[in-house]
Amino acid sequence: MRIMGLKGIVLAAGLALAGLGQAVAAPAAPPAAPAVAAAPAKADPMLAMDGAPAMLPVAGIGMPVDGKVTIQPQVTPNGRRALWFHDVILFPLITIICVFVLLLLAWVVVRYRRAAQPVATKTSHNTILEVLWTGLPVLILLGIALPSIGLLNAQYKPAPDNAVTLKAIGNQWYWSYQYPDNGGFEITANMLKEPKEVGKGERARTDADGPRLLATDNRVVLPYGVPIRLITTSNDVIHSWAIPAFWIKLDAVPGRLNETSFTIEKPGVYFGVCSELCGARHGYMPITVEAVSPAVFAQWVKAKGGTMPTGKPAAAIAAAQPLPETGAAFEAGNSTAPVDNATEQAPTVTQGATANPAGAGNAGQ
Ligand SMILES: [Cu+2]
Repeated sequence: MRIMGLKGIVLAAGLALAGLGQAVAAPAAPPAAPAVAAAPAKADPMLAMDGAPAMLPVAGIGMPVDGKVTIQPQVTPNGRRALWFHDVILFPLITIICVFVLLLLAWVVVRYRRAAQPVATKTSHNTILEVLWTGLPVLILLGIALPSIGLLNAQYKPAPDNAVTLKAIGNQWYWSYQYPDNGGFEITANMLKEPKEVGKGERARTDADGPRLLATDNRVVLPYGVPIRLITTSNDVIHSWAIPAFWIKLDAVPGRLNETSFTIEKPGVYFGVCSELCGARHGYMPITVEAVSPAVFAQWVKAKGGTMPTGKPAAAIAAAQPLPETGAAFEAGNSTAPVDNATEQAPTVTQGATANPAGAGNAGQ
């Protein structure tokens, strides 16, 4: 009985404590916290928190340098091969031939001048010399032709099946771009004007965008380490899409498609200009390419509302892969950054080559 009584007291005390605990705990329990607001799905991974480009250009890489006459550092396999061809074969050969001809001329001028040779020689034939001056140039040309044809072949090699397709469309005087493998979305790239040239509310160029006359409001984003299939065409006159650091220059001809391929080997920002005299503002239609990792590229495609060619939405691929270099900027609150870095939205046409949006994107020009 005593035991039962004790047991009862302990049980009652336990229940009371539990009840007290509950009573004390209940008011302290916070209401279910609302889920943390997810970052907007369209946040652009190319932009830093303030809407400026997240990836900064590096001086001397992908851009010309004042006072320099050599070829830009190359970041594609074909570019490195062509640079080797220029530096190791063509340039030494040209130098040797020029110096040799100059010395020959100097020798003739001095040795056979009137004072030294008053009576002209009657020599008209020399078999050894004639064989040499025919045979040597033939051998030199053959020596150039072999690597040259190999390089030409590599430059026009069709892109493999896993390539990312970029369609560049020339317009007077800006470029528009489509990504046919990624849902066919389109972006428009206009040159950024200098601060003193812009109208009210217009975005001016900063050093983060790139050098004067080369920076664009929207950059062409491409993955590095992945083959790129470049297709060019034009809406009006012949333009030419060129990036010196890629060893790429491909005419954009109205009514035609030109194609080539390249693989960017390093991340970075690379600049080029239209390389076909195309009209009054030919000098003001630059090209800016931002090469990012495939994961960041997938993020960007997702931000543009595109898809990845595997059939999976870009969002799924982007989520499955870690974010490298520009990821830090992306995670650091880019959710508040404007979706588009441009002063103007890209036109909504899906076939830019046949439907010129009457200068769309050519704001203020
Ligand atoms: Cu042009």
